[in-house]
Amino acid sequence: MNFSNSERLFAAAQKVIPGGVNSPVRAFRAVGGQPLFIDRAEGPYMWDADGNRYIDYVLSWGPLILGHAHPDVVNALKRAVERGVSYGAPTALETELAELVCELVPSAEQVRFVNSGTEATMSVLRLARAFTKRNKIIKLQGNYHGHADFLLVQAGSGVATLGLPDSPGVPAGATRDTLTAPFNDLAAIEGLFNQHGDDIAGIILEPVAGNMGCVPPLEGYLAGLRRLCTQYDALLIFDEVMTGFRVALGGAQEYYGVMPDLTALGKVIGGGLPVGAYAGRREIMQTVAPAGPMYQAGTLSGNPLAMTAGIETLKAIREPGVFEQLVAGTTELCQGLGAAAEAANIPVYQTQVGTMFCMFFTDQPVVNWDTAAKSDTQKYARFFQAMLRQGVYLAPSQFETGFFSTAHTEGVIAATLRAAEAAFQEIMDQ
Ligand code: KE4
Repeated sequence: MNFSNSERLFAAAQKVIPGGVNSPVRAFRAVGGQPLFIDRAEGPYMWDADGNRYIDYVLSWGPLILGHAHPDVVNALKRAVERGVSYGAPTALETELAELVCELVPSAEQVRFVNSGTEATMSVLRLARAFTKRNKIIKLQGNYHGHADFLLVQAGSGVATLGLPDSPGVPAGATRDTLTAPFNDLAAIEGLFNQHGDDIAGIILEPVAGNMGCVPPLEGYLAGLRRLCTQYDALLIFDEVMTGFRVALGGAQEYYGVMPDLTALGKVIGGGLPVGAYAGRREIMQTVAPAGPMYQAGTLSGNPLAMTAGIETLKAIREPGVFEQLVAGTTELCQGLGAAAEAANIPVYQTQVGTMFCMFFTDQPVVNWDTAAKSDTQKYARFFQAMLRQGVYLAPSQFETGFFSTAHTEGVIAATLRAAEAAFQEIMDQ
């Protein structure tokens, strides 16, 4: 495969963009080689600047649950763009998307739109502190909630991928009120509440971790967090930026039947355009300005193009049978990947929740950051490169999650599994 155009574009990008990318995990630092520059995408496929075609399981890190350039989304955007791209004033589109979110997300009674998942988690925690009049928050090791200063503590995703000791530039004061505990360890949370209970505004977590690889909650964990938050009058906050509309139509809160007080959303609700949101009980959301005193704002929040893409996406996946088909396809893919690994006698630990999935190169169960970090990241890197040569684009890090879409048909799954068989055979002796 020829990558000369991507190499030329990467060299040019590095002159004017730090690291040549606008988000670190895209730089392929964890898997070696140089990042591919993408020229276009359609359905399950992306084509790089050299015309190489890939079956894509990153899907822009989750948003593209309908696949790339879905005709309904593209045509709706074409109509919308001719009506102007942004007004800085309220539109009926924002209400329509907010009504869809409230219809699908069980705990959502009101929604505020922002422009990214980072803004959503940053804002939802300010809201939790404003509503409870408490300062401390709990986050979990290996969970990533975007790059707000006070959340860059034992984070996942790119922080874990690049092995960064969190981040310079975050003053100690910014994280003074951020408590951390291992994922899936209820006793550790109980200990923090016993110690700080009357000053804990809330706990924020990825209900299914997706930024240390995909790691589901252990039986009873989420219900235990719900019980502790209720007991100590703290807020349970689900960061469903990734799990929302992915582990189930109503997110992890529907899948596990545990109701958070607040939810952060993103990715799928923008259909590939920049949208984040936070939502929850009306009683809490009424604290947000201008209804209440907690300030949060944004020039492009509720942008009509982003709202349009989000509306088309949610309307499509809520159609009867669509989500069940998405999950069945993901399951078929995961079963095939496991069989291919076994045929090559390569130990992997697989996880899947709804349309999110992952394959850890380890023969041990993965239940938290410490066990995820024991994975053979070098073997993952070799598998990633072998799959790329076979025309399959996986997340360029062991500590990320794979995503499925309605565009990944039976034929695409079969082609992926043929590629995986070849890739596992290629790396089995390395
Ligand atoms: P953004 O600010 O990147 O839109 O969202 C931050 C965020 C918040 N919460 C969760 C659970 C998330 O997964 C994310 C962002 N996810 C990463 C991928 N693991 C985005 C990819 C990137 O950083 O380039």
